[in-house]
Amino acid sequence: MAWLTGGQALVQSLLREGVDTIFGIPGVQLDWAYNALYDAGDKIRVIHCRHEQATAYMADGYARSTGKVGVYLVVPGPGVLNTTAALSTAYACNSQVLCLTGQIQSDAIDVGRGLLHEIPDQIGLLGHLTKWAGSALAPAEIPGLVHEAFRQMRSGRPRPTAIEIPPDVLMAQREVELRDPLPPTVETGDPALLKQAAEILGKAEKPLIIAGGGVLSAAAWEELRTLAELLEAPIAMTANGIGALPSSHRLAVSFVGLPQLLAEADAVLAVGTRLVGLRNRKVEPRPGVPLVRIDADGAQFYRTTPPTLGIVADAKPALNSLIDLVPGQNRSRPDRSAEVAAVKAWIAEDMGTLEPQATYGRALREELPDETIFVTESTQVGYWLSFGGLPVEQPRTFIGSGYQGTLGNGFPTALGAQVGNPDRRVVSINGDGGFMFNVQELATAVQHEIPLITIVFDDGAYGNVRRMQEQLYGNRTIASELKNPSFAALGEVFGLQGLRAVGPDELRQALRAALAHKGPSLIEVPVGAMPMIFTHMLARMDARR
Ligand SMILES: Cc1ncc(C[n+]2csc(CCOP(=O)(O)OP(=O)(O)O)c2C)c(N)n1
Ligand SMILES: [Mg+2]
Repeated sequence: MAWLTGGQALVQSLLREGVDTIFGIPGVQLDWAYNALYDAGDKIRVIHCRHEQATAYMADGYARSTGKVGVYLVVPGPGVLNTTAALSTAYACNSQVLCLTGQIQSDAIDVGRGLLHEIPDQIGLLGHLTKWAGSALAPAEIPGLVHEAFRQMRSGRPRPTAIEIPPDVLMAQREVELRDPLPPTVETGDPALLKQAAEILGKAEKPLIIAGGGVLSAAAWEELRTLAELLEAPIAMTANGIGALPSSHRLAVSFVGLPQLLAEADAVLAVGTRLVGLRNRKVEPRPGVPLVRIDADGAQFYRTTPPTLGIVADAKPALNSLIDLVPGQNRSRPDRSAEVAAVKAWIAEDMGTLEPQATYGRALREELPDETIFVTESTQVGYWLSFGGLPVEQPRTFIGSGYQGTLGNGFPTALGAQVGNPDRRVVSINGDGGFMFNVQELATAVQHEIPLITIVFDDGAYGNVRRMQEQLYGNRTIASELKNPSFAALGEVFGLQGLRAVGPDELRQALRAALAHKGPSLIEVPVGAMPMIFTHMLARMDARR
């Protein structure tokens, strides 16, 4: 037992879980929490931002690039509401993000008196946006809640969690029993079903594996590779699964090759993926071809293509079981490298004709080492990268916004990834529209010496929207033109290295200058309108199915 304030109980519990970084913005209801962070000294680094949405995006980038939990701490009501787009992105991307927020004083919650930052049913709101949310009504409850939040994030499908703590609870000093972290629950999967799966895959002539983001959150990339090599099975990586296998691997293909591979496969294993295709198209094998699905969240099976065999399990132990079981069932197969190489070749050729995206994409890959972490946005060059245009060699080095498609998440998410990876460089790819959603965090990059390389492709528009208005609505452009500042100058004003690069060759030079610079850089790239990748590639994908 220790005699602690609620704030100290919170900070001590976080330390026991191994937390060493918190993103946040303080305010009166949180004084006793920030005061306890002051006590913790350099055991916890506190990164304060300029808008709450960035605190949560940074926690998400930190979590997805490191595999650790990302924690943020913001005031209740408007503060936590400012983080909701980021929370839904973390939810969509199976990210381990812990939202810590305050409340109004505990005896007034949900009374409707109208106290500072009061909103009705805050815990209900948090419950909707997370996997699990809890309220602390006494300091003694805090260690248990923190440990449960971490257990939830580390067990099953890893999604965000939240804890709210009223100011009187953060302030009260009581006897508190600190606890050791709760062990995660590991779901190994039904052995009988795993055996059946090994039989189905082992006897197939042309098995196919589809790998989603679940493989990355479960850190199961080694197991995936071993199983694919055992089965001589191509692996199609979804947009969220990019990095699960190195792009250069002889069996690795981007999801662009999926319709063709599905048309040819006689057994399919889908691991950690929703099986939602581009533009909500179905992802399904030919009729009669068995589909084995492995997912930590069994409910997911019946939301899209139902499996022939559904195994609820964490990807790592389930793939390990298959690695043990398959050799006993496995037929011999010819080397499939040439077959996969042919698929990769037409994808590369078709992606390569989409200009100027392709030349910019190649410049990025060639100038930046494999360990560089890319964070993309809803912008034209970003789409090209996430269609597998960018070869990605290492897991957790490619981060997108998942099915939320959250415009504006990229820059702060990249800042968080850079905080979590001080030994390598992170690159943030933005359009002029999305970048301005969180432009204020340039100050955070400078204040906390976060050496991020930020690129802004400036076409003077919400380009995606403007193109649609031009092409589909007879040039009736509305609310899509943007008058921008000079981004290079803006970067300089904030204290970054500001660079302007006209064309891919100048972008290469600017990237070299950014890599040579110790601090953060902002590279402005003026561009014109770009062609749309979705119709360009969808037509080619359909032609091969
Ligand atoms: C939070 C949010 N708001 C709005 C949108 C709709 N949206 C998608 S792309 C886009 C325009 C993006 O403009 P920009 O960042 O400049 O990239 P560009 O297409 O010009 O390369 C908009 C408004 C969205 N996806 N998310
Ligand atoms: Mg734009």
